Amino acid sequence: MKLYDAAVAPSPRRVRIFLAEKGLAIPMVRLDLRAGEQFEPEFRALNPQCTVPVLELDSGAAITDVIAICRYLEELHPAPPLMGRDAEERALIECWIRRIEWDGLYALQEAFRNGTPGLERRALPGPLPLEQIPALAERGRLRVAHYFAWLDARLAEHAFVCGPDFSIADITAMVSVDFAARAKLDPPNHLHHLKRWYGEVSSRPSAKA
Ligand SMILES: N[C@@H](CCC(=O)N[C@@H](CS)C(=O)NCC(=O)O)C(=O)O
Repeated sequence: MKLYDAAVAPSPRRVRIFLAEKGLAIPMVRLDLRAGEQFEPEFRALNPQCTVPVLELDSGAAITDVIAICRYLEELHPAPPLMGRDAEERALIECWIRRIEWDGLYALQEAFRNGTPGLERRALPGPLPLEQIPALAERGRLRVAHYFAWLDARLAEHAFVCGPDFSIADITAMVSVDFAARAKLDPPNHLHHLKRWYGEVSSRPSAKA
C-alpha cells in the first residue's frame, strides 16, 4: 500500500491527519503540485483526474478520493472509530462531511483558485486548463462567510461537529479553517464557538500531520 501525497494541499492532509489519529504509518510518495508532477504520465495513468491523495493498493487498484481512502482504512482499522460506530452515526457523519465539503472546502476552493495569481488556467484541480473567473472568487467569499456562520452555530451546541465525539467531520472542518487562513479568509473573531472548537482540535497531535 502506498499513499500519494502533497505538502500544503488540504485534501491529502485530511488523510494524513486520519492516519495519525489511527496511529498508522503508510509509505508515502510526495508529489510537487507546483512543479506539475500530478500531470506526469506515470501518475496520470494511476489517476487520470491528476489529483492527490491516491491510495495505491497492493492489488494495483487506486483509490482516488479522500473519503473513499478513509473508508477503506476505517474498515481495516476500526479503532478508534472516526466514521461512526453504527448505522445512524455513520449516516450522520456522512451528511456533515458532505456539508463541510460543499459549503466549506468547495467554497474556499472557488474563492482561492479564482482569485490567486499563479493559478491562472488552474481554476479547478484536474487535467482541464480552466480560466479563472473573478466573479466566482467573490461568490466563494460570500459562501465561506455563510459556512463559518453555520459551523459556529453548530459548535455552539455540540463539542464536536457530529456531537460528543471527534470524527472525520472535525478533520475536514479543521483543514477548511487552515485552508481559509491561506486564502486570507479566516473566520471572524466573533465566532467564539468555532474558535473554542478550533483551539481544541488543532492542539491534537494529529493536527501536525
Ligand atoms: N476528488 C478528490 C479531489 C482532491 C483534490 O482536489 N486534490 C487537490 C489538492 S487539495 C489536487 O490534487 N490538486 C492538483 C492540482 O491543483 O493540480 C478528493 O476529494 O479526494
